[in-house]
Amino acid sequence: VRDPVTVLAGGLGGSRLADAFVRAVGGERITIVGNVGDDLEILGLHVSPDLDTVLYTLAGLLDEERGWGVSEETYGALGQAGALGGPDWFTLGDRDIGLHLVRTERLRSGEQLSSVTADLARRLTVAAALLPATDDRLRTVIDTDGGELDFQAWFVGRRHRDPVRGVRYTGAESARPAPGVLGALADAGAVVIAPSNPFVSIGPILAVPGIEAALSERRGPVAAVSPLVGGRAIRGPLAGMMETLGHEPTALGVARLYQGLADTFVLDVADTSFAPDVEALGMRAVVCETVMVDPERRADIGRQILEGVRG
Ligand code: FO1
Repeated sequence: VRDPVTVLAGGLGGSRLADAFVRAVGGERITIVGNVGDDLEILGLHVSPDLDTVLYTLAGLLDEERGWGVSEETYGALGQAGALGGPDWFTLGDRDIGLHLVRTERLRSGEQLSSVTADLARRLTVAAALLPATDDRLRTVIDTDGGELDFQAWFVGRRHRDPVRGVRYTGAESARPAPGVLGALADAGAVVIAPSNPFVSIGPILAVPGIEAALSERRGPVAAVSPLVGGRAIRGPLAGMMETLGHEPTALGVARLYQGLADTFVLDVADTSFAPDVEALGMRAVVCETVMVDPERRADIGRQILEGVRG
């Protein structure tokens, strides 16, 4: 695989696919367009959880067990903040806070998120290019029976227990793609939508005006990797969200969401039986191994997916 590959990525699923591709073909060939809809401001810090999950994964620092934050963390700062009456429901480790301090200071001094992110990646010796979908303020809001909640208030604060009745992205209408995003979508040999949540990870990226159009104007492949395997997400609330939002909670249900946007749909071997139904949607079905929990398996799976996507 010689051409550059661009990945649309949320948190854990996105970072694992990006890592798989980096291990398969090298970071210089990989660009990741990351979700910022789950960003939050807390304790005066600007936190970008999905960008950080990608950064920490590619830097080999991620706490793989939890799927977020840095491994072998300590929590002195958060403990003290909580003891003094500050919000401590969002678990920020000491080393993670160090990154947020740097990011927040630079944003306050007027630097754009894309520029700060590129510099953080360089300092963490991440060779892949990580671009936030937008430098503008875009936030995912979850509609529940009790009213609307900011994404992290729902996801972490309420442990995503409230059934999701709707999802919207505030600020999307006036958001502009960050520098490099449209070029990375147009020029890549392949664009791959990661096995991330279509509503809260990929949706906020596609909601930035110009990004969907850039995908549909492409001549090369746009593929999506199913985030549901055997009707379940590897992690996270997607299966339940599919149901409450009126979609079949299977890989086929996800393929329907991407119909017209992706021309290729990657199914896990466990979902081989959906291949004919996916093809009936007008998409090429690729069946391969997709579960990337084990870092040792990622290079091989990255190669399998790239070979499948290229046909
Ligand atoms: N997820 C949790 O379930 N609880 C937390 O306290 C938490 C803290 C946290 C801190 C930094 C970070 O980068 C991510 C964090 N996450 C936490 C994960 C995050 O909320 C979600 O995984 C993503 O936003 C969804 O993609």
